[in-house]
Amino acid sequence: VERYEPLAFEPALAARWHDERTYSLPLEANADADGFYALTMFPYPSGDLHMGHAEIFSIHDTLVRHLRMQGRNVLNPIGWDAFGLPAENAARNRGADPAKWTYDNIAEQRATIARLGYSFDWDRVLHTCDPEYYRWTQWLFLQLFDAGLAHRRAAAVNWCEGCQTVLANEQVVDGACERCGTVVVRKPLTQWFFRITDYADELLDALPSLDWPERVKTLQRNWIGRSEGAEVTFRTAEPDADGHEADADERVVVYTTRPDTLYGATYFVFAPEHPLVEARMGDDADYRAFMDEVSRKSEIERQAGFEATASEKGAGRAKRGLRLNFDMRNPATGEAIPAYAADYVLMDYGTGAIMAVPAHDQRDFDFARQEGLEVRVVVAPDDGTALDGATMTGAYAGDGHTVNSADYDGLDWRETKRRITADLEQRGIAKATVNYRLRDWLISRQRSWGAPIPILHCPSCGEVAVPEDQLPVRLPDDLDFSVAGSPLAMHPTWKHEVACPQCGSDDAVRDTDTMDTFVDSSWYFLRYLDPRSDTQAWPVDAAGRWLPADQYTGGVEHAVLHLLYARFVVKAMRDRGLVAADEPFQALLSQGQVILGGAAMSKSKGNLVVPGEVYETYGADVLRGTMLFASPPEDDIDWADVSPGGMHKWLSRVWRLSLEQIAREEAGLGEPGESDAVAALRKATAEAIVGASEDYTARKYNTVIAKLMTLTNAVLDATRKEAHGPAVRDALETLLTLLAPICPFITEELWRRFGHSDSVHEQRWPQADTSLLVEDEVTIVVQVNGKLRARVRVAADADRETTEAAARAAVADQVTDEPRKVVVVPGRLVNLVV
Ligand code: ANZ
Ligand code: ZN
Repeated sequence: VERYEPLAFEPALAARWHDERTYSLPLEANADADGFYALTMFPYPSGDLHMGHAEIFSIHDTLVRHLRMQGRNVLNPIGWDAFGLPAENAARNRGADPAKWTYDNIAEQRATIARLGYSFDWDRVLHTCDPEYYRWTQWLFLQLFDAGLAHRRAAAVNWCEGCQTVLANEQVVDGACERCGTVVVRKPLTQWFFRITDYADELLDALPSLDWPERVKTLQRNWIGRSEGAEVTFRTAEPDADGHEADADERVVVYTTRPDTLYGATYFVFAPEHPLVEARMGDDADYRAFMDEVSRKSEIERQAGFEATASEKGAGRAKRGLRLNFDMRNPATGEAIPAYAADYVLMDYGTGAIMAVPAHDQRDFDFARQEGLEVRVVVAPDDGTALDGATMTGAYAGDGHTVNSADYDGLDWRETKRRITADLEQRGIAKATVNYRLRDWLISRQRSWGAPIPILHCPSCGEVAVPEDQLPVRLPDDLDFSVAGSPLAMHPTWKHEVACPQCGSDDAVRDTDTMDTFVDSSWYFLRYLDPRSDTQAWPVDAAGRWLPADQYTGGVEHAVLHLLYARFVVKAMRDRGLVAADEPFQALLSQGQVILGGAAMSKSKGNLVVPGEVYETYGADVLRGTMLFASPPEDDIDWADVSPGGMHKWLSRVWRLSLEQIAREEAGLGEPGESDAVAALRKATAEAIVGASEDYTARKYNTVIAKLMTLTNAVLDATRKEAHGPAVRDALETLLTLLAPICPFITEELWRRFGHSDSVHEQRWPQADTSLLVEDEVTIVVQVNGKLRARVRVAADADRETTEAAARAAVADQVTDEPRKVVVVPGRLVNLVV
């Protein structure tokens, strides 16, 4: 028979599905209250598709095709997250036009996606860099601005003097600009923020309602970082003071989650930029040198120091500190404790100052050991283990009771926390507070391949929203990327060609920043509902029916920011009456990574496998099948362990068995009668339907394939035993139907060759003839005094007496006397007690 040559038929089918828009869902289906919204993270157009894309899309497409065969209307859109820095870098480094670079890459990715048979809705494609899209991103900004959720304030950025530009954290390498090597400084710049922190509690509290992997929820929870503690007021203790609180002493508030450890606060730390430190140390040469050094550390390093030590990863990491020229007074012990400025305390968390408790906080412990400061234990483990501040090798952060703390000694630390907080509140020097690690979302980018922020700055009116009917604020198409700084800001006319809509002033200028690309991707799933509309960002009624999306598939690298931003935007739009849902994504599937020989693939390591290598040799079905057979979707796939050749071999067998059957039918060979082989094949077919259906629902696609391989072997077995009639055809057609979501090409081709004029993908999901699965015999476990002694087969409907008799016969040689008691569980077990 003809050989399995996927390259001979796959491309034509792929082109047809793409060009004929086979899997588009018409806009009228927006009215379907029962539709399924299957969303997958849209790709970034940097070069061609990589293996990670092929994996996520293979998983996603299998899910979608399976749902369609169950009769669901599936909305399965695709688009491109098309703004961003790489296009600008291509422009700077190679003189490319960022738009052309982007659209060329999109065209390449789109062709590959189509070639691999992913059944996306090609009518609803969007690109976030299209003016028809970013017009609405700007509209979204104005919605948030109008709601008071967008505001401008100064914030520190990484600044390169050489390039005259702000750098993203990733562009700062060893404290220097990755482009020109100039030392990067921290510099305050006025920037736009979205007030995501207004929604911190809701973003946290709604997590349990989501069907997301636990690890993703944990990442979000930690990122939001809600903690309950107290703000406690300390006073400065001037070196010459007599130990009493003088009026001249200044107040400094700290935030602590452990007010119960106040008696163990043996020193005090300010963030380097803290105003009191500036005021007292401003002229000090050591302080200036210290500040200089600290400002060179990029935010990311400092953030890492902050977070890592919080989870004890940072133990031993050097912390930069400076002893200040004054002390602080511990309000519980009355002692003067030394004050420091150190880079491990951040200015924008809590109050920017801390009471340091080295015995119980690892960050403080590291610093205390480094500086030779006292470590005083105030929480003792309840098991009696003695802790000694002088010799302990790490902070003790566990449970226990309070010690060395006057009247609080002996109380559980939680009780001490409550009482100390209440007592200090009585004294007027504390306040119970809740704190979040979550920061407001800084969305300003001094870049030019992004959506311009639709705001004008007018000398008399201040910040003025660009009127909606003037959107989009378009990017000029003659940006000069050879200049230093932001091309948009440097453009000779762009920012001036505008008048203030409020007062008409010609002196108004456009904001020259663009939005973080995470803004583009925070709402694209709403735009898919009607991506061509030029009257609205999304249809509100359809959003009511289709949100939250039933399923979101994507990489765990987006577990925090993208998902959090999208959740925030949906909640903010809900509060403006534009979305009915509370959440954007009800269920989330985070697929594993494709690695090679235990390591991540990368161009620089030279171990990159690209999809083309696989599908140009073996075809798309083999690539898809190999991906899914390798592991359950959540697990990593090591490409060194998989075998496209093996997948090809199996599909070749399916191909050959099908063509042989077709040939036999054409030759008029009928069934020789209901032989045992035919009965076995019918049963194997029913088993495959039941087993594969369960596995599809559980998304264990690797075991689906294993079961279909079993069915293939059953067909082979039956044909060897001269079965070649309707049972064989039925088995093969069932196999094709069950395999269709995973390998859409071979199944479609063979379906056609079996003489069908419709598509295998339009078939309803097969139902098993369950009467074939009823077992006529069952195995009974025979125990003597509860110990397994034998197994016997009896008829499935055998009564107690028959079962007991069979069991006793099986152990007759061991049990000669009449047993004292006989327990019979029909269909399962007989236990003889002797
Ligand atoms: C004393 C103490 C004792 C603390 C102890 C912890 C354990 P979370 O839980 O993440 O909210 N802290 C407060 N503000 C800080 C800042 N701006 N930079 C760095 N660290 C800061 O963290 C709260 C704890 O982190 C606070 O509680 C404070 O240290 C520190 F056994 O106070 B704690
Ligand atoms: Zn004005």
